[in-house]
Amino acid sequence: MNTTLKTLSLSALAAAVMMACGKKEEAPKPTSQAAAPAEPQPVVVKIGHVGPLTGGIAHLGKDNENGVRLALEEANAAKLSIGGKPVKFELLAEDDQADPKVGNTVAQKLVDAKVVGVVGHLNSGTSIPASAIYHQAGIPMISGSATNPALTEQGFANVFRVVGRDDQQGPAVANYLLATVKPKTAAIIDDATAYGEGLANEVEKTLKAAGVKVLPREKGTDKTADWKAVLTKIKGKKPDVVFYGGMDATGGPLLKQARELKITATFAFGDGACTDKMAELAGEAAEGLVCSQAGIPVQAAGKAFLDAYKAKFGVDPILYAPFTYDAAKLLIAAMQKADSTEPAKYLPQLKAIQYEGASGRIEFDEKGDRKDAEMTIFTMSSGKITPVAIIKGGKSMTLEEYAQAAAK
Ligand code: ABU
Repeated sequence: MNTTLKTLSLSALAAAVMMACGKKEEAPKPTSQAAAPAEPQPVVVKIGHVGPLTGGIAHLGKDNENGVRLALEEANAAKLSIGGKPVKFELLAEDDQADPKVGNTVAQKLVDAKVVGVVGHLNSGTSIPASAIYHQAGIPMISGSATNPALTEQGFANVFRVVGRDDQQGPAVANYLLATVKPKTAAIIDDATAYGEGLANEVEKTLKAAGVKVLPREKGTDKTADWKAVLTKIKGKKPDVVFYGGMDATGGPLLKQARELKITATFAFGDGACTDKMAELAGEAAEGLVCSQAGIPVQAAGKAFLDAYKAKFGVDPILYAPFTYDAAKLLIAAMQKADSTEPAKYLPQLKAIQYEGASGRIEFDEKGDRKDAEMTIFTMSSGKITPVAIIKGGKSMTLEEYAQAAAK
């Protein structure tokens, strides 16, 4: 008898003995594994965000990151499937300290971690060099706040931004000053960053073209806390307007110290220093400040976004969160359209996308810039930056007119 037959015979014998004893052979109990087929594990899709999370403008970096975090959380709640498999988006958030060298290091870290898309960086000075790293790796990046034109002038097909550019923002704020203050002399200061210097150059060009006398450029850095020497030089020249290209962390002390020195000129800042934080940093000196934003004002963002942001983070968004939220949603929408999370496969869908976002309708031009981006001019009134004009397609509107047009 071979082994198999011997085994079978022994089993049959055991069954016969059990029946003779009045016992039935019990059927094996189903295990829980057999009872419920296991749900397929989602494929983890990594998306990077980079901005300064430490230092003077950490509040803006956190605001940008929050926008992405909210977008990914909503996408995960929707239980999306891409390429026939359930996906789970995971945020890899990095701090570049607004420093180009750190920016490059964390960009490479994200590439090595196999992110399939990046939202960021916040600053132009970090976004421009990091874009070469993402370009080399073929990973799409969308900045929700970098406005220096050079970012999208490099011929990189993977690079996008969902805000306007400083060659739109500079003329917009300069033209507002020309129309309202009618300056004869202007002083211009910048923080020596790609953003601050670039925007200041655009403002200078527009003012000079209108016949305004522009004083020799004054400079600080993105960490300058004491502006007294620069301001004392300017005070003697009695400019009608002073424009500063830099962020709110340095713009606040600049404005405060200017008023302490009894400089009475109208001060104007760009988007990086166009936040309610100015009232906290400059106190009453912030009153009357003119500033601009390279997109719609945050309070004009979609209500669903504003409500969800407040519910999740317990505060209102500050500046560019609607834009980083949209940037993350754009990456996901392009993946869904391509039915793939592979950068090379979804990139063509991203380039061609038409998307209704929290910050309005988004389409990209051939460079990766947002088509027909809005520009907003604000003045600081009773401690709040208040939009006075939204400019779109050469037309200037009030906030109410913009809201009515957007609702149609
Ligand atoms: N656009 C203002 C702040 C970010 C940047 O462009 O550097």
